[in-house]
Amino acid sequence: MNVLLRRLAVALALAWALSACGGAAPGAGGSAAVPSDAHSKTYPELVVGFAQIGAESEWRTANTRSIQETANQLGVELELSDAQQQQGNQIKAIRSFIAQGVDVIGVSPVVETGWDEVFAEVKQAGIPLILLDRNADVAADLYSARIGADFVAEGRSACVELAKLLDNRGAIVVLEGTEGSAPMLGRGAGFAECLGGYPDMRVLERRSGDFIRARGKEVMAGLLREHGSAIEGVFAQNDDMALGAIEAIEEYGLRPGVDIKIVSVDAVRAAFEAMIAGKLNVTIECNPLLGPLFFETALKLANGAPVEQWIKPAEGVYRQDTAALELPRRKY
Ligand code: GZL
Repeated sequence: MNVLLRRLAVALALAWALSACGGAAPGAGGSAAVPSDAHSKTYPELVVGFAQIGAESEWRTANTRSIQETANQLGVELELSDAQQQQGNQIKAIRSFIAQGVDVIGVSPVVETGWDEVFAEVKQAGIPLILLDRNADVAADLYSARIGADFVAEGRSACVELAKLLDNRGAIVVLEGTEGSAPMLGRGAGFAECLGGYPDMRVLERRSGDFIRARGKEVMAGLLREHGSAIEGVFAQNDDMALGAIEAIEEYGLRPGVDIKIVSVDAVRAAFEAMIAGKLNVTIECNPLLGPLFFETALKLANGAPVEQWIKPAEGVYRQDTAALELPRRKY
């Protein structure tokens, strides 16, 4: 039901209840027979709009599932849009949420830039805005909170793990995520900064696979045609591209995880299966199960309660030696 209609229905119900009880208007010094409409919202009264990026990876589908399942459990009215990885579609969705008069807006910005105008419109409308997962390069007063990983730290961890696998020396290729996205930029920066401490490790090429498995396979096949067995290590900025690269390495005639060491990010179930098969060496966790934190934060903001500006989920590093033990415990 349209949010404005709902609010009118609540106001009419309140007016009727007051006239029926002959009580004073809420806050007018009388003992209102019904709670005033200034009461704190509860989950079933909350209407949230979420502008999701798309369904480009296992991580993203797990993230969307977490948001939808949590909304169902809490009874929150959720409007979720799928932008097919197009920023313009996310901006359109945010504008439609403003027009609907939702209580809180969430977005996972597909790229870091290009958000100032529409975020200012959200602020002007007085609607709290939560950045979920990815970050946006805007002034801190243009959003209420960010819930998501430290992508730079993830890049550093990947570098340390790959250095251990290569005994601090070797030629690497990097499969990058969506151009200009916070995880692509952050993981790349953390990886490069850490690599400065390993003078005998060098990056042959960085190529974008857009976080998509098929693109990761295509790009890795091209790199193998150009560099062949000179490639000793791969940093894939997500598991989906790593799984595509594994296919390309096998088709080229080399052994992924053995001839070419591979480190990726996300820790989706398929990554554990690849580690058990000895084809992936390490995956750095990036938790997509952000639904509970998202709605907890949304309810606080809808009720004017303070929240932290950056809420980071707990994350780990998973290697082949514990993959079989961990797989049954994985939730995505
Ligand atoms: C990271 C998230 C990235 C994942 C990819 O938080 O934005 O986008 O690493 C996903 O798998 O496509």
